[in-house]
Amino acid sequence: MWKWIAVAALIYGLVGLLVATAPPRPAQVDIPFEQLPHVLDFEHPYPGALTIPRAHTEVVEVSPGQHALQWSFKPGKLQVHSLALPCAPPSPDVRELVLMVKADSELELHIGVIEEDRSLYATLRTAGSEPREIFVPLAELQPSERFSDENGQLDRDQIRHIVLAWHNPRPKDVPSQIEVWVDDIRFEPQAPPPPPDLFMP
Ligand SMILES: [Ca+2]
Ligand SMILES: [Ca+2]
Repeated sequence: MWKWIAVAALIYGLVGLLVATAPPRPAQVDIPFEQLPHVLDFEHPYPGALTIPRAHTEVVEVSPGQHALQWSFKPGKLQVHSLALPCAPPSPDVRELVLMVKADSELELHIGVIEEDRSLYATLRTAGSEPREIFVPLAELQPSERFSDENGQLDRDQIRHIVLAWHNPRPKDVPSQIEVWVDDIRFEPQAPPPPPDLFMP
């Protein structure tokens, strides 16, 4: 009897110790514009996520010691749900936006950037139920009809946010909740050209 009480106490103590020593999850913090990170990996404090309409976001552990940002929203009758993350403007040699995306079911997302004056440029990509690295060449981004840009072109030095948006394609057939995970968001120089096909004459 006493032996089992001692074992239970030991397990309880160990669990308590694990909880007490678990590293804290990275938190949203106010980061000055000049210090915004060039990579959003959610392993460090990160600038606050903006959601329209307001939705739930939190950093979750997706594998031991690895975190991602989870964005959960209830589609309801609203046609568009969006998530914007502050980012440092990309350097001039940057050619594409790269990020890891996973969703609770296959769905199309508009992915892109927002300029300082809120001009939005995006393109469509498909997220799946397995984590997927998504490449978005900046040259492929198209201006949103909802926001007019004073010069009608994407100005890289004016990029202030990375944006993901879900547009309800079938208002009568939507899930009650959608969950999306994003990670390792960064800008990169253009991908190298594919290796030459050795079988070409
Ligand atoms: Ca991460
Ligand atoms: Ca512009």
